[in-house]
Amino acid sequence: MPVPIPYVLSPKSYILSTMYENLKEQLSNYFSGKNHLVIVQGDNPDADSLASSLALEELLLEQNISSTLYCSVDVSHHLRYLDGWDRVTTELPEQFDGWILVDCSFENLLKNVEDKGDLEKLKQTPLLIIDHHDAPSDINYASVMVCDISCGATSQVIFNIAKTLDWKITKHAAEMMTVSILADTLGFTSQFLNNNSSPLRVVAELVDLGAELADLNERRLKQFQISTDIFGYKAELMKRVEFHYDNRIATIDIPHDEIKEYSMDYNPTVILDETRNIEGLAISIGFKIYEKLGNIYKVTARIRCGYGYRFADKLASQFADGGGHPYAAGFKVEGDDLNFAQIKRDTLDKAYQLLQEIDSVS
Ligand SMILES: [Mn+2]
Repeated sequence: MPVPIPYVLSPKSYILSTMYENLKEQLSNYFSGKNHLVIVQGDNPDADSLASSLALEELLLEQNISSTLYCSVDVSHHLRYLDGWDRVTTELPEQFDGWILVDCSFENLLKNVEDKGDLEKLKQTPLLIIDHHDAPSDINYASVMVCDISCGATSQVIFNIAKTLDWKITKHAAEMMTVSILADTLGFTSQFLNNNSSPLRVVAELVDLGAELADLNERRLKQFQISTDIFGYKAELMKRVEFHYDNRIATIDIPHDEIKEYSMDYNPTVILDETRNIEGLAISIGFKIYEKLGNIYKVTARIRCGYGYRFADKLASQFADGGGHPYAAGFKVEGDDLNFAQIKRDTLDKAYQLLQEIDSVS
């Protein structure tokens, strides 16, 4: 018997669940009478959050609502091919009627915003959260929250909202939504699509609305091209990958000076994706070590599983701010004068423990 998918068919769209019908009034009320909104990305902007912001900006414009695109972090170079990226600002406008938080529903991803004093200002106006992450939000002051975990990307939620409110979806909005969905489903290859076809169905509609899928994907992939400098850096990184426990676990440590030097052009922990091609490799962990005056104040870990393994989220959840998906997860430790060697040892111990549990049942 096939497992039923967690949404119902609706004549308006292939994918709309009843959740949206139930939220329709709240959403209409939220947008009613608004002239200018701030669309906010968290402190970890990515292709999904940026493309979703741009799509939303366009959809709102069709509704005669103008918006400011706000992010506390500069748009990374590989996203600057998206028309309109340069409208993203680190400054709040003088006046606005509300704010929409996209691709994020956690307060700890608004820390920079808070440090700048902007969170207080934003909080004086009504908040709408649009997200697709599968973890309970810790924000309790939203006027409306649309967090749909059956969606592969934030733009899929935005698409559903647009359908619910009978908004016009222009070609440009359709393109931005397609970029967002392509990004978060890794060009339709992510595990998310194993038992959920809804991102494909939405993109099919977006193609009908004018999004040129192949061209958009080509432009997306082109942004991953690297300079010869980065090529050399990657070779250096590959030599630095450490293997543990009979080559079942791979790690790499990235010091702060390298993060500063390369992060706009290349994410060094991504080098560990290469280790998925190593036989028997179960999990990889990329550590980034943030320092100020010799004190380590933050360590982040990017966790990815090798083919056939799915316990990245289990490992991440054992740490502060840890979470994610079975195949891709992460955590962040913050504090004063952290002991990185200890954090790494703990991570490796826990990863090995989980691996032994998995090996013993399979
Ligand atoms: Mn996303």
